[in-house]
Amino acid sequence: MPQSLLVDPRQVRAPGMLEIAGIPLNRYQPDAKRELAKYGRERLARMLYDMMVIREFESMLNAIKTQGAYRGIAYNHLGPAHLSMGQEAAAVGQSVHLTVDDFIFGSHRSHGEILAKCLSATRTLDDARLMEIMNGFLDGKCLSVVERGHNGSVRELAEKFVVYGTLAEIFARETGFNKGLGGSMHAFFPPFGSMPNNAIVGGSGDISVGAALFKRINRRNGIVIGNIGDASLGCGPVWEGLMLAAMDQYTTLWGKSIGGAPPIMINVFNNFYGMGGQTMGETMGFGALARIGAGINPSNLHAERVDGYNPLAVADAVERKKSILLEGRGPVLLDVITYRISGHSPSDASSYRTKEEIALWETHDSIQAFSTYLTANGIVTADQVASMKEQVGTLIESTTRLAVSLEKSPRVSPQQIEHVMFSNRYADKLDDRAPEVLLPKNENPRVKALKNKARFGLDEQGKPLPKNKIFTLRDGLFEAMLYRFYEDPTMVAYGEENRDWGGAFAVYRGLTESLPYHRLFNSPISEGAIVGSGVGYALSGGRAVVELMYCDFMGRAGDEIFNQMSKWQAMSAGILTMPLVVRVSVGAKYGAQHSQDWTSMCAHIPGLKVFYPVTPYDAKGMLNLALRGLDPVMFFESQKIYDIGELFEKSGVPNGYYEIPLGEPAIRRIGSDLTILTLGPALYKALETADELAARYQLQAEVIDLRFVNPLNYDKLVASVNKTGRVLLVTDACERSSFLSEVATNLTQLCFDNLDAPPAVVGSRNWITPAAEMETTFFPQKEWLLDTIHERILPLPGHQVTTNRTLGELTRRNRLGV
Ligand SMILES: Cc1ncc(C[n+]2csc(CCOP(=O)(O)OP(=O)(O)O)c2C)c(N)n1
Ligand SMILES: [Mg+2]
Repeated sequence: MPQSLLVDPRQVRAPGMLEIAGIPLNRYQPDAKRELAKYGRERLARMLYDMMVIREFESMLNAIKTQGAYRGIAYNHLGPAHLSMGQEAAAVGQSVHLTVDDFIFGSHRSHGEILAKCLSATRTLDDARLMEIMNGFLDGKCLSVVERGHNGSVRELAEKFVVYGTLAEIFARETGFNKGLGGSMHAFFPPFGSMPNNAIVGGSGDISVGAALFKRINRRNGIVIGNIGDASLGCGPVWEGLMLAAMDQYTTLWGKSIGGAPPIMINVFNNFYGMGGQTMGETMGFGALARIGAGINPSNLHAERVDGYNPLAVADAVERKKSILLEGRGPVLLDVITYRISGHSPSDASSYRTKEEIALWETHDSIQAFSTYLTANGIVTADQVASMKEQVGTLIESTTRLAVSLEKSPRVSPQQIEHVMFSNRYADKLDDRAPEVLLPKNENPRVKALKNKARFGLDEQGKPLPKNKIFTLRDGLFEAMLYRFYEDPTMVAYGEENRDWGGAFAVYRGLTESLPYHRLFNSPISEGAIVGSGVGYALSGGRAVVELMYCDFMGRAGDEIFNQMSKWQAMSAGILTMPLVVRVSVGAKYGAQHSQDWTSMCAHIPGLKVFYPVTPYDAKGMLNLALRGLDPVMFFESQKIYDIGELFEKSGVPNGYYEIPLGEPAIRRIGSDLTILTLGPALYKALETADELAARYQLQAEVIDLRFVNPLNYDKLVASVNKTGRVLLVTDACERSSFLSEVATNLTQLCFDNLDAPPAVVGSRNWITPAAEMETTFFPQKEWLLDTIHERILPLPGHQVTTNRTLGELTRRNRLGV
């Protein structure tokens, strides 16, 4: 079913001129009468109050960091505190028209945004709902600290809860919003729509787009704002996120009922600086940041520069843009100009800017200016301002007292960190509505075609069946994907060429016939945003499967895999789950940048489950497992064996649903003389080797396919090595620091008393992968395995080595680094 968007040469070759519409700068006109009528006295006063809370909160942090005390409360805070003093109006103005259904994501400098968004929620929810949320959050632990001795209203209690929960989080306390496991740069509170803040500059640029995709695809209320800094406009994930957010297909190809583009606003808090680099005039070339909207789509992303020193200008812009987003006409870019009076962090001496510049902005100080504006227009009185100031001081002082106390605000036990690394939870579906599909499953053309395939790969004589007659590893993956698509309405899959092309290596061929565009779609070539948006989609409550066409492209998604997908469950203290599967195809034949196995990198990073099936039976059963789980899975597949049939499960690959037990290696052949452990397609070389060991040397090798990298149960491995006393470990990954080197180290310790020889690892050469014609010099070959056994494990009588696998060669290679 090819897509129907004609590329017409007559049209695209015709001369003409692109017209770029103007981009408004600071279009807001203050009008106190109109503003009073629109918001009312109380709401306007609350805006000022919230700005004051943020300023005092950060003044307190600044005092604690620089002087070790605030109002006589001594405290040594070891961690970071990136303050946003000066930027309060931008944060408060943004939250005025947001509800708890609207999500904001942010950066390392987001205390103000968390407080603004959560304080604003305390004004819009009724008492019963507020109590329900506070009581239900982390077993009411945070609430119980502020509730003790409180005798004011529920709303006041909620204010205390917000300020205390944020501060206790910054001070790494169990009673904080994320049990202290996120800290200053990552704190957030989902029940009020404050979503993860990111210490990686620009990190929210693609994650927030994924959250907006979640809202659009699952018809959830609200918009999503990705708050980022001006210097993050130099970051790839931000641009990739914008490209993904601005795809035409939302309006050209997706069903009208979906509602158009994802409701995402990329909101730049443009304070004109990175840490010390100045964006306007030095490190960027955009002049006015809002200009970049013009580079992305014909609507200029509805970009505007907004005066972030006036909360009402920001509120106005957000209100207008929110309706654009809800109508599906996004994405939106806001360039909210602001300025931080404070340094990047309390230790910053501001050597990169003049005192005059800071002083000039202080004369525009938004809190002072807004307070004067409200009093001058008779909206609040000077006495009311003074009394608010006092209330704010009391609020910050009392919550600080609670947060510094180790007795009232203890830290988590280290065991709790272990418990939140993975949820180890499973769910058949993440929503109850009927999954949107185009066909009954049995009418899918590939399902029909697979009915004629042999689900076991050998004939009665044990000979391999012809390739076109067998059910392959690729088919196993397809069946798992199709099954979950028909079970879980939230499940989406996307990546490069995922739709009519059939996904990388045709694993998805046939899915297009069953699925509407919004559940299976082509993405831009944006590996960062493919994974990053998957992170945002998953942590918002949906199941996503994203694909990297070659393992080597993980490099393009490094931050998203290593810092985002792997971290948010634990940094949220288990509040968030991450039902995200990243399918990674490991290449061959295409040389140095398309043939690398990077499983060891994923093994090294805490927080990832890592699977690598190499049989059709496992491909289906392990993908089934991954697609029911709520933890993030890096799912490796080898291009060498997409076509392979099932050679081990005699009854063939089941038609129905089944799962492989998590972390359990598979014994592929039983033997008593030597254990060969493999990860990935090296299994098949190991089996050839085992055949030869039996035929020529009367040795019975036990062959075990790890299939899991993390978690990994060592029981079967230890039992086997204790039985045989010898172990060879084989992988297609480059040998140095391969995952099997880690397994060898562990087995040395676990089986030391029973080993007759040290474990030996055979991997690929520590080289570039050469051309297909020369690959046998790179990937482990049967001869390498036999020679290694002979030289380092068990001399094979009469064996003639053809390669150098001696310990001398091992040290030579390491000495040279090759
Ligand atoms: C990927 C990455 N690079 C560098 C840093 C170090 N760093 C932290 S904040 C910052 C400046 C960010 O500037 P901007 O995005 O404008 O946000 P602001 O600090 O002004 O709020 C830098 C370079 C980082 N945290 N992440
Ligand atoms: Mg900045």
